[in-house]
Amino acid sequence: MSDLIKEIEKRKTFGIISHPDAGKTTLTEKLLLFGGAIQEAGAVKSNKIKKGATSDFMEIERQRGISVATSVLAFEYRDHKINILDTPGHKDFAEDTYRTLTAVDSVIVVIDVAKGVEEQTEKLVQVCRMRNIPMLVFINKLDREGKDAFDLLDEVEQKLGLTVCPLSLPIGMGADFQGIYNIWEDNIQLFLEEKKQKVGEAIKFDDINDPSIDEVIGEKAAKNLREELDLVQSVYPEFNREDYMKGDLQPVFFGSALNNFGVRELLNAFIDIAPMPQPKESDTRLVKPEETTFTGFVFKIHANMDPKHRDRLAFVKIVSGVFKRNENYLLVREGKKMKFSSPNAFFADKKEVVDESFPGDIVGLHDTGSFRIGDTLTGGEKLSFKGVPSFSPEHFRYINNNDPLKAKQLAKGIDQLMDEGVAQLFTLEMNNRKIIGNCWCASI
Ligand SMILES: Nc1nc2c(ncn2[C@@H]2O[C@H](COP(=O)(O)OP(=O)(O)OP(=O)(O)O)[C@@H](O)[C@H]2O)c(=O)[nH]1
Ligand SMILES: [Mg+2]
Repeated sequence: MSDLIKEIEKRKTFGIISHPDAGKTTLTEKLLLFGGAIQEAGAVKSNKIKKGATSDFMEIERQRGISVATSVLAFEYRDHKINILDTPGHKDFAEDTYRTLTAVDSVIVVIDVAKGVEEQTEKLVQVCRMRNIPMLVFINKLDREGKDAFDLLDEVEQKLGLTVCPLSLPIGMGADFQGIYNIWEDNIQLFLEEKKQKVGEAIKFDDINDPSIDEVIGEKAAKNLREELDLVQSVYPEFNREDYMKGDLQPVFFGSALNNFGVRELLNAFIDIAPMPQPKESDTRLVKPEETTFTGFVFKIHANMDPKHRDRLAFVKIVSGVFKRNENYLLVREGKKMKFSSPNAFFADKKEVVDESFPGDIVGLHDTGSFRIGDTLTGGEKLSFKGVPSFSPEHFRYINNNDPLKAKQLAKGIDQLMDEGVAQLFTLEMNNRKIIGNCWCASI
């Protein structure tokens, strides 16, 4: 097997999506913890300025406790390289999330057990369904009182239009939450209050009728669990990887990201089933990851990511071949050759210059204004990847400058928003007044 194919088979690139506050960033951190990529999770929101979540890089995110831009984080687990794209849930930043969905091979949808299916989740899942992106569902915050598990599964089916297949089941909830029965691996993971933040070994049972289950979780809970598992078997389809890959079946897991609970089960199943980098359609042909010549596309541009460096960073998803440092590549739209002396790879807690990146990976390229969102880079072939959405604006606002001394700053700020694809700028012909437009009623 060639080295390229080995690298491709090792990789899994996925996005985490949901309505704000369901726990995406928390889950991202816990996944990184399991991968050994970070030692300690930043307490999201609890300590707003001093210490933020690992994936919430920007000062504003740390201050507000919300994610405003997609973060890319990579870690290794069970011989795989996993690239996570933690997206913002807030609708003001939805364009960033939609574009991110063009760069992932699968997604994890997070749902708050108490709130159920919320509006932004519906919109995002609809896009994933249209593109047949394989989805896993993680029902989070089981340590809180929430909706009944089966009611939630119904809600997920009806509101999100998914066909669910539970691969774990909660035992109790909120104050009575005892743990999780892992249908995928046939074991019980107990939730021990005093062991919060620590992950115990799962208790393995031969089968669900094992009498020791009664001893561990109590007779009543054991009886209930057996009935529920019966119900799962009779009502829901059995897991089938092919259907999952086609976007026709969505496995569901339960847990509590904040308490590290159910996260390892989710991660193990994810490694077992999630797709490796997939082929991508271009205007001329389907491009396969194992092709030896590099191709990739820009799905996001981030200005001022690092306050110390004023430049912009273009996020490029590698579709095929090996991306190499200092090699000449073609920016197809401009017909211009470019090379990059310091492409960045993203890890849990740092960016690092890398010599080579492979399909599935995301590299950050320093850019002084050449790139636009949706641009394709290739080894020379003239092709353009399709599907990175640019939006037609629905909301418009005049821009008035109340402080003429700050005209320069205003112009710079507007430029930055345009570069990042957050909004579009129009100038009225009759009076030269500037209008800014975007798709969502963003507070800009
Ligand atoms: N009780 C409880 N709280 C949780 C759990 N997971 C996350 N939270 C809390 O929920 C809040 C939101 O979590 P985040 O991870 O920032 O949510 P998010 O989905 O990334 O939010 P946005 O990025 O703004 O869309 C934080 O206060 C977390 O501590 C959980 O399992 N149980
Ligand atoms: Mg977040």
